[in-house]
Amino acid sequence: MKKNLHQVIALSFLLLSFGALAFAGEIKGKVTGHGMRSAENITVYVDAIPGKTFDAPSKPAVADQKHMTFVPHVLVILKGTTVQFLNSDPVGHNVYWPSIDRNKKLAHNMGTWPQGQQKSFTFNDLGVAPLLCNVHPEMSGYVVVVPTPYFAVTDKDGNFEIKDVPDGSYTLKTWSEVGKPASQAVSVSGGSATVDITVTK
Ligand SMILES: [Cu+2]
Repeated sequence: MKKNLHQVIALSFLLLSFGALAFAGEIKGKVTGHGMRSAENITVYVDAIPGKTFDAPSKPAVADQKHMTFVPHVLVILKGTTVQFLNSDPVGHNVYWPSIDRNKKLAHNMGTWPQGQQKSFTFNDLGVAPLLCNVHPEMSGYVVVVPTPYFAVTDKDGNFEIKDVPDGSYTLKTWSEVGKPASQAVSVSGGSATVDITVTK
């Protein structure tokens, strides 16, 4: 019994010191869209951090074409991430983007392929690639390439949560299909930071 108590005390101290060492938190909040029908699908990300670079994840991100739509509608990735483009529909789909960050020199056509096949592309340029399918002109989606691994996409109510952000002061930025980019300062120190952002059409 006595030994158990000692163990509990030792464990508590251990947990307390780990808690103090975990200098990270999350950034959460809500985006309000001014003059916009919805605040859904808005990209919120931590802008480039001076002196910091990030390795792209070894696991690819996935963009599907399903029920004649790009899924997800907005895919956010860290620069250098490979995206696997799938086709889950029983028809052929194409994937192309006419530019990245409005730079037409970065236009690319992935080609057209049937259900069950896939193609990959590694995005090494920052910015927004508007995805289109030249078989179905009504289809559209976006790949948003950002400089840090700290990003999120808002839910249907405009809420977002960016996890595991190290302590520090950052600039949060937004990108959305119809709204102007917004930017806001945020500080994280050992817990969660709450931010409300307004995006204006
Ligand atoms: Cu298509």
